[in-house]
Amino acid sequence: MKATVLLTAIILSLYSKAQLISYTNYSKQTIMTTHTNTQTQVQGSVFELPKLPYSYSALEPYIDARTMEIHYEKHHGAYTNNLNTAIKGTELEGKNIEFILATISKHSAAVRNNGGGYYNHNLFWSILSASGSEKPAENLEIANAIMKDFGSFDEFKAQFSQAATTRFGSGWAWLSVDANGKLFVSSTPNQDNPLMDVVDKKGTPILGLDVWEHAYYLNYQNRRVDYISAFYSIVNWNEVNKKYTEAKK
Ligand code: MN3
Repeated sequence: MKATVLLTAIILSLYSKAQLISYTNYSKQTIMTTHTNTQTQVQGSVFELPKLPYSYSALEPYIDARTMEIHYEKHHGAYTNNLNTAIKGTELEGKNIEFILATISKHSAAVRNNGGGYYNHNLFWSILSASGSEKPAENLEIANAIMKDFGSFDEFKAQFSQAATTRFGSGWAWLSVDANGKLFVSSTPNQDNPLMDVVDKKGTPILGLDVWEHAYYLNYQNRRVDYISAFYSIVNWNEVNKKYTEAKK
């Protein structure tokens, strides 16, 4: 009898805990969604560091938790704060980030570096996933577009890896959509990106790889090539596909 009572008590306690956890997750989800939707709306003229869509350890062993923590909190956090400081009281206050980047030649180095850093990392976190895959599923539009514009997935990968490997010093490798809807690979120095009016070839970036040493040094030291090949295991092609179809509109 006692055992039954005890067992019932345990079951009830577990059930209420499960309810609580489920409620907590739901609240977090709601907050995250609200947050994400407002990130480029610039309510109150302040850019906000978007929530990471996964935990710091989610991308291990490809990207380690400590690198993620420092990269997100310290680096992306600093770009966000410094961008807000740089535009405070200027005509850029209240403008969205895409507008700021498209007119970057008119703005200060602080706006260029931190505006680029803010946007680039927002994009970077969004196209990574623990359940990512090396190639897009064949039924995705982006898979067909890669075949059409590069001839094969391997050719795209070779061009992208080459761009990431040969970018001297700090910068990014990109897959973007040009004004005619065609895909192209490029790389930019520092925190520049293809949206800026200062780059050789302009377009809408849909996939980006951060090749600053801060993105890989703790785990890979100087071995950028190993970091680049690990990256292909965690690409969120569903998100890249979403960005592709939006960019084509
Ligand atoms: Mn970075």
